[in-house]
Amino acid sequence: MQRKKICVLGLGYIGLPTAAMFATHGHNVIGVDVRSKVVDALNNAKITIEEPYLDILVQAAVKSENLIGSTEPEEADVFIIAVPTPITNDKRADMRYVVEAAESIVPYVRKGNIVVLESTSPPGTVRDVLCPILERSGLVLGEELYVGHSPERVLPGKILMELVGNNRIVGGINRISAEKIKDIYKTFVNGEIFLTDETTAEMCKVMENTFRDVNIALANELAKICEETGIDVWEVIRLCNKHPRVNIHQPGPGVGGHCLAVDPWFIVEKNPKTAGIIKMARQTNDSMPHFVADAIDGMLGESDYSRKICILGVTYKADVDDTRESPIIDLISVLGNRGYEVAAYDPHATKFSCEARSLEEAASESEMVVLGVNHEAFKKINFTELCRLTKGKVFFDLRNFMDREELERAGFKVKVLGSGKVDVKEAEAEDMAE
Ligand code: SAJ
Repeated sequence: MQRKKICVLGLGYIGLPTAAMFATHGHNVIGVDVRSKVVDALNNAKITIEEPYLDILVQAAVKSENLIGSTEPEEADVFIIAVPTPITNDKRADMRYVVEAAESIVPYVRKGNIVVLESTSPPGTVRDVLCPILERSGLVLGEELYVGHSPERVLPGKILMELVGNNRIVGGINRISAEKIKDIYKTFVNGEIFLTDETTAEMCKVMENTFRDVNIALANELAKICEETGIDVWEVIRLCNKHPRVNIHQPGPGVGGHCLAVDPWFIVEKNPKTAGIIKMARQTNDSMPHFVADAIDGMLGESDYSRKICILGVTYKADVDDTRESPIIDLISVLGNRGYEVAAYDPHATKFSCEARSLEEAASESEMVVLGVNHEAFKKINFTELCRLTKGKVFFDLRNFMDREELERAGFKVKVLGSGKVDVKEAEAEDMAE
């Protein structure tokens, strides 16, 4: 394809890899962000987020002079909006950044240009929010200015691989818009690109994440049921999944990140009366930190809430540095509100509440160690030493991640989330009797 000038608005987890990808495939890219720190970092070929191989790609893009950062947009052939779409406290989409980005390009769009919304948005956003703003340019949309939605679908931790390999949906306000957008992405996408209309594409994106959220809610509900029944949820799931058409997801302390914990609300907001299962799934997943805190209360007995809990891992999932919407951050605040002293350690993340400087500091004199996130690095812990540091010698694995026997050999009493009632108090009493 002919070399194009592409203006990417938003240099976050999606915008930056996308900008670097276009640049390393020969396009002339300007990466725009309102945060001058991020723009300065980019112009020095540095990145401010943790994502495997992204630093190498950005260095190559900046070195080739095909990628520069700026705080202001400028004239280009293609504009890609990849800004955040968070939710407000009352679970409504906060579209402020999309509106600001769209307004910022109105003075620069010219006849023949393409505008793509990549940000995950409530169905109807291109039609009802983006198009009315772009019409202010005086251009006829679909004839002089081509507009559509092409949602990103990449998994944090594997962004670069998935950006290239995944299938992609492109929804255009008309056929020609969709085809023009497809031609742009074909530059680096090896997966198939499917064309549809803009609102269908928006619905597909939010529904993909909703599908996962609802399935995880089912697994979390099952974990609660197994706990009540006194059986092991992990064994139930392992055996159920031997059925050729069953794939029960993994229970855990809740669902985090800026996608699964957010996107289902975009459907609930637009269809509040109809989206019953979707809303209930969100509430079930959000209830998990309370369920975990109740389990901790149950294991430690009613006494003294000022006891210390050590938490391993605070990010929203394994091996990333992202704590957005992390259920472990919620757990820390639930435990804090109940009066526990909490100390948390995470090898990937910094600047979170109750942060301990080291594993030793977090574990020292704690009543219980709670594994919140299945970071690979935790497998290398010296558990005998960890157990020696703690006071209560109880290990609560919220992910079924650790080798139970290894923990027991190290001296821990082990409880796994959803694995039936293990009464640690009783076990302790037995020990003392021996
Ligand atoms: N989780 C569970 N149980 C499971 C699977 C996940 O509790 O069985 C939890 C994780 O611990 C985490 C959360 O769910 O807290 C989300 O993690 P994830 O790895 O499933 O997804 P994300 O949020 O990192 O990325 C998702 C992906 N969507 C789907 O797989 C449908 C990705 O493809 C999207 O691009 C991304 O959302 C996005 O940006 O929308």
